[in-house]
Amino acid sequence: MGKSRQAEHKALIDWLLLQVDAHAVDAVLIAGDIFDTGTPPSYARELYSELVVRLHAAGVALLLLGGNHDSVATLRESSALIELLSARVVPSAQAPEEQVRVLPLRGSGQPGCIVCAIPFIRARDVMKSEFGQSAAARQNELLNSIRDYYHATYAAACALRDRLELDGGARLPIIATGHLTTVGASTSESVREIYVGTLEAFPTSGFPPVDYLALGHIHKPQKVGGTEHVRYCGSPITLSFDELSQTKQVLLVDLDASGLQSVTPLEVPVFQRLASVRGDLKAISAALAQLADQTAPDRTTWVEVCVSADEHLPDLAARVQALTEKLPLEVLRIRRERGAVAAQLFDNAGATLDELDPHDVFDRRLDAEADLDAALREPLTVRYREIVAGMYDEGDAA
Ligand SMILES: [Mn+2]
Repeated sequence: MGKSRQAEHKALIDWLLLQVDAHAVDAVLIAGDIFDTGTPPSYARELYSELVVRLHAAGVALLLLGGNHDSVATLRESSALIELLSARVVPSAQAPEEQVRVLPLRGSGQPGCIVCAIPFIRARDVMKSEFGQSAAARQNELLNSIRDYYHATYAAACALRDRLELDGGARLPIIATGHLTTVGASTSESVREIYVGTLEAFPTSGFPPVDYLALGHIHKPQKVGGTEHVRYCGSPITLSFDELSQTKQVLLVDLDASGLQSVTPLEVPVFQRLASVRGDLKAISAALAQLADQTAPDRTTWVEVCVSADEHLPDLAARVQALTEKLPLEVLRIRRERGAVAAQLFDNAGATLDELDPHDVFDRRLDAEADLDAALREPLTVRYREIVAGMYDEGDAA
């Protein structure tokens, strides 16, 4: 929406460095989507370098995993330099035994834990395309390939742990990382399916029994399936107006030879205030005035305005502009509240389009279809999946 997040990212790094000191953190792990584009702007690359250098100066290990938005080539380009500075970057999935890393303890440099450092997995990384294979068979094979990949990496980590047995017979904890989507994980404590990339459902039971599984990709912080040790920390800053109800955080994870000890969320301060106001023009006018009162001196609140669809206002933008002219508010987006269907697809679940895969969107669209014959749901879903799988086979897109 035409705004730079540079100042917020800078403030985030400053804050992170303070936390690392305050909590005597040994290592920092970022589970993917280091950047949000394959060609990040110079300021973003500069901040990336700054993070690497400052953590190195603090004696803290840094592990960076590639996400679906990251370009493998872009992350690889500086990886040799970064490895000289206490950091490791894992742009893509290689042979399982090559994904295993040891994170050292701060100060002593002794091994602190073993990581199955698994980034976003692309289909081409773990399977060969079989000509003539049906979409369903291909999806099933990808599922199995990813599970096998996690287990093979875990086996390599266990073998390393046995070789590295500490004094007194203590064993290093093993953690794993991943960059994939869980669907509805926060809405229920029951075992939920996990979707990998755009492909088939992947059950949480498909993961190996690691002491902790650090997941990236979903912006909303959450435990997966009600477990303590499988978690998304979520994005550290708010990336869309849909995320205003979320408390952004990073997770402080404490492990020792007997496994996971604790997970403590550290709330990230709000560096740039965002707000969304909705209703008719009268309600919006009042809400904007209240927002202005709540905005700290020398600050500006970024605002999304959603006007009720029943208001007929041809000069809407000019009216909103007039309302905010003398206020410390900047309106980034004006929307007319849409009809029920479009709103339900995204707003209710608190999810953004970025976090949903095409299957989720289709499911939600079917949910919104009040008159849908229940018997039609399955064949429609099957047909839709075939079409989507066909598209991904052609483009090999991620
Ligand atoms: Mn992602």
